[in-house]
Order: sequence, then structure tokens, then C-alpha cells
Amino acid sequence: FQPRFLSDYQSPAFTIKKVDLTFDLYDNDTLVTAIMQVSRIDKSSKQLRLDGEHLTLVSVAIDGQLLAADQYQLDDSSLTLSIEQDDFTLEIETKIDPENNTALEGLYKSGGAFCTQCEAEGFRRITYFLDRPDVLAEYTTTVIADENVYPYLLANGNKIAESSVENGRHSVTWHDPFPKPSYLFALVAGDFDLLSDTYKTASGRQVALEIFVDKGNIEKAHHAMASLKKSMAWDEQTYNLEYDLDIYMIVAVDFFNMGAMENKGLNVFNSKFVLADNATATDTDFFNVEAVIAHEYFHNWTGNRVTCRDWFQLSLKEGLTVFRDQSFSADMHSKAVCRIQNVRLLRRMQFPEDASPMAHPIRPEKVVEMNNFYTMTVYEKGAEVIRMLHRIVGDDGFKKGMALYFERHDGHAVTCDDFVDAMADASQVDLSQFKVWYEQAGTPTVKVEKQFDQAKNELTLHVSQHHPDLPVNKTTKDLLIPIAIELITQAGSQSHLLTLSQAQQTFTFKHLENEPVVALFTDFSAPVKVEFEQTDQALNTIITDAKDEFSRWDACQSLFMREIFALINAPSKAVSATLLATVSSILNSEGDNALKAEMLTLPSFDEIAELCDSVEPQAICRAVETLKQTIAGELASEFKQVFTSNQQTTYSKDAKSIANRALKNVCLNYMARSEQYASMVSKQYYEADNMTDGIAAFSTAVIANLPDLSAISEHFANKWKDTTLVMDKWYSVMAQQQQDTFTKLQALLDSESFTLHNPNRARSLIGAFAMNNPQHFHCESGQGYRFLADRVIELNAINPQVAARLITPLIQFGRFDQATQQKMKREISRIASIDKLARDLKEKVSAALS
Ligand code: B3K
Ligand code: ZN
Repeated sequence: FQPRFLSDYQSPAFTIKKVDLTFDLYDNDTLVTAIMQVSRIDKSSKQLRLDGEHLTLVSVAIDGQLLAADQYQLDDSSLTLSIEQDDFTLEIETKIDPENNTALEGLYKSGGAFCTQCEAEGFRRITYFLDRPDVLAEYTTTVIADENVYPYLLANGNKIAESSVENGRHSVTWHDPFPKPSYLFALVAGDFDLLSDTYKTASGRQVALEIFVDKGNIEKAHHAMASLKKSMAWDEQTYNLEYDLDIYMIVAVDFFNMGAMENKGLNVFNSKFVLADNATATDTDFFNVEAVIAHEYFHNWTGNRVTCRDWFQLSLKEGLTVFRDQSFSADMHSKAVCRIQNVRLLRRMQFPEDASPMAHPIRPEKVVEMNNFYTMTVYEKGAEVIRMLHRIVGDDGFKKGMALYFERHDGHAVTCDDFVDAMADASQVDLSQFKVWYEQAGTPTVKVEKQFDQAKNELTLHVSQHHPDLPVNKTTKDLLIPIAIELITQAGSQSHLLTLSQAQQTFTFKHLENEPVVALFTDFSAPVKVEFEQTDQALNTIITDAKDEFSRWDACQSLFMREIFALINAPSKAVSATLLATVSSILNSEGDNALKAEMLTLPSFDEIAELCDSVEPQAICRAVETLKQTIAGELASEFKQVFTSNQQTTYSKDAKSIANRALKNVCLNYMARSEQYASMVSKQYYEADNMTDGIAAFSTAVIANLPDLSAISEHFANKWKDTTLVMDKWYSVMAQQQQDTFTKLQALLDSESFTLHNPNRARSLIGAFAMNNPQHFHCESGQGYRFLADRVIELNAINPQVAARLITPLIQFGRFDQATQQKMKREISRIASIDKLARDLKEKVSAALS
């Protein structure tokens, strides 16, 4: 498994301008015929090397002449031909076995339907091809299958022909006029229910919108459809970007490695991000469906019309598209709460990744398995980088930059530098230092010291930037870091944007009558850690007086963090009375309930661990539990009171109702820890008329290990046994059990509806255990690590991509004490030693053990 390097990039020696594909679909024996118009670009190149994996080659012909076996070279990953002509027709027939494709890459079966997943390098499992994003071809696709079993035959673009053929089969042909890389190819064949609608673009064109779901699920597709229309309108209003084909199709499938895929005109989605109704989806599910629908739709311009030159540039489309979907969500909902959730995710998942053995810059320089780089870093940190750019060049400059980017690069495969250059040129800002964000891994730390000169009425901030020493960085350079701040004084508050470009810099603010309280990195203006000494009093001032709501939340989190670290160091210390007073005043304050709910939620295990080094994980769990118990006990009646006053009689999905539910359910979580109110949990569970309240009560019962738990869990499983997505929730909640955990986990693995073959199901039990049950995942016996490693080993043979994703928490050992690290590494070594270790896992375990 050789690594590939960004520095080795070479433009293609040949290109494929047109491809005509025919799929004769059968479960185990699908015949794929590819007729390609190939041209030589580099005149000195005589050998054409095509990518291909897991294929059975049937025939190869050049300009109609069949080649004999000694006229080409074939190995496990390629087909190489000697070429005389500059322009020629290449015809290749391959056979594939979709039904036994458990890796879910290339063409596979999900339930009864055929579908594809080609990004990043899955097209090479369909036919021999130049499977790289800088080869853009015009596709015509014919799909042939049994007419009764597969009434819908779909591919990219517009339908141009259909007919019945022999043996009860039918044939449909699609043509996509937009040249595209192979990773955007898609095909679907199946029997579905279809939700249809139309959208009129800003320039007046009619676009057909079609969402295909499993039979019986049509009512659950309306939210996705509404989300799609909102996304289309938002992109027109915000960036002047219109949809370009006459039809936009979305197909929901149950077996899918990721969230969704932006194939041109034919998105394939994990059903989790399409299906939603009041009974089965939580408020978070509704939010996520809308966000993922938007994300994939936005890719039509940022990804498809302008694509990546090579896979190292993945953040070109992903960081930008995440930034776009985050902006969209913030426009549709509470801006502050959206921002808080982005930051929580970044701190919980990306910061640890950026300090782990797999740390990489948002534009990686070395890759073994590309699927390992669809990461929090490329996506979420990538989006933060775009957000900084937006802050630096301003909203106007950014929009001009986007327009220039499309003007220059529409229809091309380009680099991250091309994007930044368009921004720099359009806004006339020098962004050369900014580009360092693309090449440097690791979370920077910004240290700030403040000085106030009462005589001069002057505030000075001494600011410095520090970069972790990571093996992946050859050198470290200073970054351009936008620091938005708020100075809070009795006279009001003022906002400033500082630009830190040097290792150390001083910023002075004059004419301040009194020493202000300083809120740093308002709106989380850069993805960094901050070291700045603040008194509890200053943090409380920020909580009550800052204009920036993100900073109010962040100050509250800092107070919690401070207390948790104090409890780690002195477990029997009393919880600070000031903190309890702060919590109480938030509970009783006026204002947005959604923000209050966020403020009252303690930092997660991973956010805490991220700020530690050499900490025993159990010490974190104990400290958090003590804090939670104390807050719950001391403020029990206040939680009860807020809980009661936010009860709703009728279910509604407006913002206010969602906010009330969020706050009420945070209160319920605390109440579960006080004896007098714990019974409210099962009462809420049985009385709930929506999934948000039902699952909140169920998971609270699990985490607090309440006596009614087994009755509730049985009731839930019985009620939802036939609804796959809801049963995934059941497994996730059950993975967080606190008592007899491993016996119960084994029973869950053995249960009839559990399978490692469905990625959602695998993640819902194993991923949820490793990520959301830190107490038992990190239990001292090492059994949690062993449990995860055993599943990863099983998955290695079934679906390496999912296996490699689930191993993540096991390789993030650096922050823990030596004894813990050893236990984790022992399991990684065990995985490393198995037979036929897939490339995906090999790359990660090698990095972890090196
Ligand atoms: N581009 C796809 C992800 C493909 C994953 C390949 N392993 C979804 C997205 O980011 O929109
Ligand atoms: Zn994406």
C-alpha cells in the first residue's frame, strides 16, 4: 500500500472526452460495456494505464479491433495498453458482482435496489477508467434490468430514450451534457415511491424535482422536498447560482457508507438524511435532513461545476460547501445556536483528530487510502478556514470572489490555491500568508495577556501564536489569524477585528475610561485554542453582558471547564457556589431558550479530554458526574420549575417550540439525578407525542440508569421494531448503558435485528458506544477497547471504510495517561496483526503505532 504525494501530481497523459456506458444488471453477474473516446494529451506517452479493481475483464477493443490477452497488461489495480493513435475509441467489457459488494463502493445492492457510490475511487470498481477527478467526460448511460423488479432505472442527466427489451426487461438511456469526473457518476435501479414537485428558477426555467424512497415512506419525504426548494432559492439569492439541468433526483437508500453523495443530477442519500416525520424524527433529525439536502445541492456548483484537480484538494469543495451549508442553516434558524453547534463539533471531533497520529492539514500532502481523508479536518476545519477568509475579505469581497472563481474555473478541475487567488484578486487583499492554513496541521494556541493603564485610559493586549510540534509538519509557520473581540465596559461594548500575522504582536486600545472585560474570538473567529486568564467575575460579565451570543455560551463553558479541572485535581472539593449561582441565573433568565439549553449543557468528555494531557479518563468521568450531581441536587426545584413551564400541550415545529423542548429536556436530564423528580422521566417517555421528547426521556433513563429503564427500552423496541431508522436510535441509546454494560452489548450484538453489514446499524451500536459511553469505553480493564477492536476486525472483512472510521477513538490516545495509552495501543497492535488488513485500516494503525 504505497502512499501518494501531492508533490508528485502530474496532469493526465490521456483524457476521455466521451463515455457511453451500458449496464446489463444482474445481481451477481452485471455486464458493463464502456465505449470511450480517448485522446492523447502528452504526445510522448505511449502507455495508457487505466485504473480498475475487483473487476473481471471480458474484452478490450481499440477502434473496433479486439485485443488478444498478450496485447495488454492486467493486474489487481490496473489495465495497461500500448497506444499508437492520438484519438481512438476504446471499448471495454467488464463483469461485476453487485450483490456480494459489502464494501458499498462502486455498484452494489441496498435492500432490493441497485445503486452506486463512486467518490472517491469507486468508479474503478465498475470499469477500467482514468479514475481521477481531472479527467472530465460527457456521459451517456443505458441501464437494462427486469421491468417488474426495477421499474425505475436512473442515471445522471436527462432521460433520452426508453424501451422494452426481451425477457421482460427494459432499457432506459440518460445523457448528462455537463462533462464530469467519474466520481460524480451514478446509477440507480429499483422500485420506489416517488415524490414529485417542480421548482422555477430565478431566470424562469422549470426544474423537475424527484425524491425516490422505499415503498410506504412517501409521507416522510416532504421535509426533504421543502428543504431542497429552500436550498435552491437560497443559492440564487445569496450567490446568484441557479440549478442547471432540467431534473434533480434524490434517492434514499438504507445501506450507505456516508451521509449522502452529490452525483450530478442524481444524489444518492443515506435514508437517515431524507426520511423524517413527527413520529419518527427528532428536532435534530429535521435540522440535519435540511442541512444535508442543502449541502449536496450546493455541491452542484462548488464541487460539480468546479471540481477538484486531485484528491489532495478535497477541501476545495468540502470546506467551501460545509461553509455554505452552515451559512444556509444559520439563515434558516438561530444563528448563535448554529454557531455553537459547529464549534462544539469542531472541539469534540476535529481538535482531537488534529492532535492524533492521523493529523493532517486541510489539504493533505500524503494519502494511502483516500477514503480516510473525508475527515473532520478537511470538512469542518476546512469550513472554518473559508469562514476566516469570509471575515477577512468581508461579505461583499467574498461574493465577488465567488463570482470570479466561477468565471475563471467553471467546467474545470482546480486547486485550493485557485480558490484563494480568486478571493485575493476580487477583493484586492493579499492572502499569501493565509494559504499557510492549507499546509499546516494541528490546532494553534493563541496566548493573550492584557494590561490596563488607568492613567492613560489604555488597554494593551499582548498576543502570541503557538503551533504544536507534529510529525506531519516539516516546519511550522505563523498563520494569519483573525481575532474578533468585544470590549465590554459600563458604557457599552465595542467590537474590533484584530489580525494576528506575527509570532507576537501588541494591540492597543485608547480612550477607555475603565478597564473593560475582554471577550476574545467572538463568534469563534478562528479555529484555535485560547489561553487567557479571566476571573470568574469577568466570565460572568461576558455571560450577562456580551453582545455576541457565542461568547456568552463560551464563557459559560469556560466556567464549567474550570470547575471540572478543579474536581479532577481535588475530587472531594465542594462545587463552587458562584458557579451554582451562575447556573441558577441562566435558568431563571429571560431570552432565547435554545441558547439557554446550550449554556446549561456541560462540555462533553472529548471537549474536556482535549484540554488535558496525561489524564486518566475515569478521572474526567468522575469529575463530570460530581458536577452534574451537585448542580442537579442544589438546583432541583429550579430545574423542575423551568421544566414544567416549558411543557407544551400541542406539538409544533416552530423555532420557539423547538427551543422550549431543548431547554425542557436539558432540565429533565438534571432532574433524573434527583430522587424526587426522577419519575418525571418515564412519565415524559410514555406521554410523549413526538420523537424528540420520547428519545430524550429514553436516553435520560439509560444514562441515569433509572429503575424503569428496561420497561421503557422494551416498549420502545416493540413499538419501532419495523422502522429501521428509529431502531438505529434504539441501538445508540442502548449503547450508553451504565450497568452490566458488556453483557448487554453482547446481547445487542446477538439480537436478530443487528447486522454489521448495514453501516448505520454498525455505527449506531459500536460508534455510539465508543463515542458516547466514555465511562465504559475507557473502563480500566481495557474491555471497552477490546470490544471496539473486535468489531473493527470483523468489519475489516465486510466494509473497510466503516471499520476505518470506527477505529478513530482508539487511535486518539495521546491525551491520556501512560497506562491507558498502553491498553489502547495493545488493541491497535492486535488489529495490525490480522490477515488481509484492508488499506484503510492499515494506514491508520501504522500511523498510530509508528
Ligand atoms: N462527497 C460525499 C462524500 C463521499 C465520501 C467518499 N468516501 C458527500 C459530501 O461530502 O457531500
Ligand atoms: Zn460534501
